[in-house]
Amino acid sequence: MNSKMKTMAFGIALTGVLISSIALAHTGATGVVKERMDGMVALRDGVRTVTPMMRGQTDYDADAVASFAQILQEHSGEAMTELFPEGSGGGVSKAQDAVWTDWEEFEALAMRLELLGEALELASVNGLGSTADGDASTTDMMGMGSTMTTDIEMGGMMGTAAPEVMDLDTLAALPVSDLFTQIGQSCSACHTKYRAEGN
Ligand code: HEC
Ligand SMILES: [Cu+2]
Repeated sequence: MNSKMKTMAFGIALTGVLISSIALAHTGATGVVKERMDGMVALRDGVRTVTPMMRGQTDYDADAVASFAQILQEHSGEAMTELFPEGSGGGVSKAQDAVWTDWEEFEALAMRLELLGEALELASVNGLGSTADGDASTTDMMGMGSTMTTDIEMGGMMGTAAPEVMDLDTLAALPVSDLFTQIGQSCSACHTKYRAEGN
C-alpha cells in the first residue's frame, strides 16, 4: 500500500485500540465505581443528544431540552456525590485523590451542575437564544455588569470563591445556549481537577 493508505490504516487501528481500552476500563469497574461511571456516561450521552440543537444545526425542541435537564438533575448533586464514598478511588477508577481531600469544592461543583439542570428545565421554554457565548445583552439583562460573565468565561467557576453563585430564578431567565455553555464548563471544571487524564 502507498504511504497515505498506511497512515489511514494506522489511524483506524489506533482508533480501535482507544475504543477497546475505554470499554475495558469500564468493564473492569464494579459496584459504586461502575454506578458513577454509568451516571457520567448518561450525562455525556445527554450532552451529545442536544449538542447539534445547541449549535443551531437542528431545530430547537423544548421537550428534548427539558428531558436533558432531567438527566442532569438525576445524575448530579447528591445523587452524584453519594457515589463517591471515601476509599472508592484507585484501580480502574479515574477519580483523583483530590475528590476526598478537597471534598467541599468537589461537592459544590456537583451541586452547581444540579442547579444548572434545574435552571435549564425552567429555561427550556425560553428558546435557544444567541449561540454566541456571554454576549453583552445577557450581561445587561442580568444587570450585574460584566464581572460575572468575565468570571465565567475565564473559568472562574473552578475557583473555591464560587463567584458564579446565582439564584435559580436568575439562571432560569438565561437563554438556553448560555446555560448549556455553563453546563459544559461545569463538567470540565470538575474533570480538570478531579478526574485523571487518559481515557
Ligand atoms: C463534581 C465533579 C464532576 C462533574 C460536575 C462531572 N463529572 Fe464526569 N467525572 C467526574 C469524575 C471524578 C470522574 C471519574 C470517575 C471514576 O473513574 O471513578 C468522571 C468521569 C466521567 C466520564 C467517564 C465515565 C467512565 O465510563 O469512565 C464521563 C463520560 C463524564 N465524567 C462525563 C461528564 C459530563 C458530560 C459532565 C457534565 C454534564 C460531568 N461528567 C460532570 C467528576 C465530575
Ligand atoms: Cu468507565
